[in-house]
Amino acid sequence: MRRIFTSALTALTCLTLASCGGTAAAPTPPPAAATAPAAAVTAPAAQSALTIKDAWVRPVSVTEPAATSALTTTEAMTDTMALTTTEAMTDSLAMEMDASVTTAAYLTIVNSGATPDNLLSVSAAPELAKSVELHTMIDEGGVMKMRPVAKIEVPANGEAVLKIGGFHVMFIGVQKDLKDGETVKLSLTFEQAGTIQVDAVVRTPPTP
Ligand SMILES: [Cu+2]
Repeated sequence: MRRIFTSALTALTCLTLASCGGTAAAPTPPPAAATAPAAAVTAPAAQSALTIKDAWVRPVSVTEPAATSALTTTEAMTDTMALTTTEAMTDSLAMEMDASVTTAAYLTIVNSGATPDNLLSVSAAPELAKSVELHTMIDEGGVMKMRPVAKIEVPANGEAVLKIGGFHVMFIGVQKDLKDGETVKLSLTFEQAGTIQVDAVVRTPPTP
């Protein structure tokens, strides 16, 4: 079932890209789009329009003394830098994170429906982490910093990509080791689609 949706979406995406010259942000959208009857062909059921794919979590160790050295990748290093700024440190979240072990999850949300949706929150087993937040990375004067966000938009007939250097799911106060090959169960809550469960695989990202 999911593969059907994914295939349908892939086809839709290709059509969309082809019709607007291959650029996602076409400067002049075709006027026909507003009244296009073709939209009626797509599935109207919004609650089953979302597919989660390629969900993974960065490995982390809470037992090794250098546990925070799980933050050795570029993004994690900038995360740490962000937390050392005065602005971030005055934030209560940052204060709480100061002594915490963190890691992050990444995934792609595919929306095959004609209605946009929003990812509002992600939760995991309480024994895994103290809290789970949605974060983004922003460029402030050439320095990448992470910031919590209230939601992540999933466009209609499109996708939201949570990836290294961009949107991510942040695990704060990690309570147990996450090793390569393990599986983490995540619950994603959407504004329209409700809650969707997904298994995220723990894996080490390739070094850039
Ligand atoms: Cu983060």
